[in-house]
Amino acid sequence: MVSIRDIAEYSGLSIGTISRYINKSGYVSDKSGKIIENAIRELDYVPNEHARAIFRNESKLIGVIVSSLSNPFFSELTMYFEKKAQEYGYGIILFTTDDNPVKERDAIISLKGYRVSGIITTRTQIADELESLKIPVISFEGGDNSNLISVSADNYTGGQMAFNHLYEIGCKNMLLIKGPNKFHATEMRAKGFLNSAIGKDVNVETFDFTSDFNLNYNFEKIIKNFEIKGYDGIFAFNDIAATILLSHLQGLGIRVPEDIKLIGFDNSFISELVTPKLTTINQSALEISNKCIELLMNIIKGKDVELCEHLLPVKLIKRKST
Ligand code: XLF
Repeated sequence: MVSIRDIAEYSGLSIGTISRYINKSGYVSDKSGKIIENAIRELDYVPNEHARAIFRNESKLIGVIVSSLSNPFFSELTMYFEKKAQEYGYGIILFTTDDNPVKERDAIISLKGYRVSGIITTRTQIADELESLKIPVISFEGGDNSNLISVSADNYTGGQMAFNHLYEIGCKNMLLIKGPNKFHATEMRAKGFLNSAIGKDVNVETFDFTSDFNLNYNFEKIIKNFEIKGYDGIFAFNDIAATILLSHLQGLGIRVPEDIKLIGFDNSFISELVTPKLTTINQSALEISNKCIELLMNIIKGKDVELCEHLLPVKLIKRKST
C-alpha cells in the first residue's frame, strides 16, 4: 500500500507538507501542491480512511437508518441522502431496520464503532435513547414530542387534502386505510382526514393496517367490506399500500376510479407506474433529504439549529385513480 511516506520520498517534500496538503490542515504553496498532486497520481495513492477516522476520532461518514428499501419512498429518500451528503464531502453507511427497535439499536452501536459524524434516522422507535447520544442526530418523522430535531412532511394537512379531494369529487362513503399506530406520520394523516370529515354529510370508516409493506396481508377481509358497504372512496396511508390495494381490487374486477376512487400518499415513482396512475399527496423525498442533511451539517459544524419538528409542505397530485 502506498503511504504518505512514499509520496514524500517520490516528491522530495516533507511528510508534514504532504499531510497538511492531504488533510487541508495548513498552508502549502501552489508549486508544492502541484508536485504532490503529480506524486499522488503517479503512485496511485488513496488515503487510508480508517486511519484518518481513528486519528480525528471522526469519519467523513453519515449513518443513515431507514425502515425498508422495498418501499420506493424510502429508496428514493436514501438515494437523495447519499447525493446531498456527497456535496458536503461525506459518504453514507446504510442500515435498514424493518421498524424493529432491536435492529435500530444494533445499527446505532455499529455506527458508533464507525465513528460516524452524524446519524439520520427514519421513523425511530427508540427516540429516548437517541436523545442521549453524543453524535448529532436528525430524525425523519421523529414526531413533535421528542427532544430530537426532526423533519417531517406536513402530514396533517396532507390528510385534510386527501379528504377534501374525495369529498369534492362526490365520495360519500369513504374508507381510511390507516397506517400502524406507532408511526407518528400516519397518525397525523389520519387525524387530518378524520377531522375534515366532521360535520360533513359523509360516512368514514377506518381500517387499521398493521404494517407498511406486506404482500401477504389479508386483503380478503377488506375487500369483503367493500362489497357489503359499497365504499366509493379510499385514502391509503402511503403509495405502496395504495398500489397493493389497487392490484387486489383489479383482481376482483372492482374498477378504479369508476367503482371506487383511490388516493395514496408520497408521490413515489410507483404512483406513476400503475394503471390507472395514482392520485396522491406529494411529500418530496428530495426536499426532505436536503433538509435533513443541511440540518445535520449545521450541527456538525457547530451552528445553531432550532430544536423542533421542521415541517415541509405537501401537495395534492391529481391523476387517474380519482
Ligand atoms: O411513515 C410514513 C408511512 O409511509 C412514510 O412517510 C410513508 O409514507 C412512506 O411510504
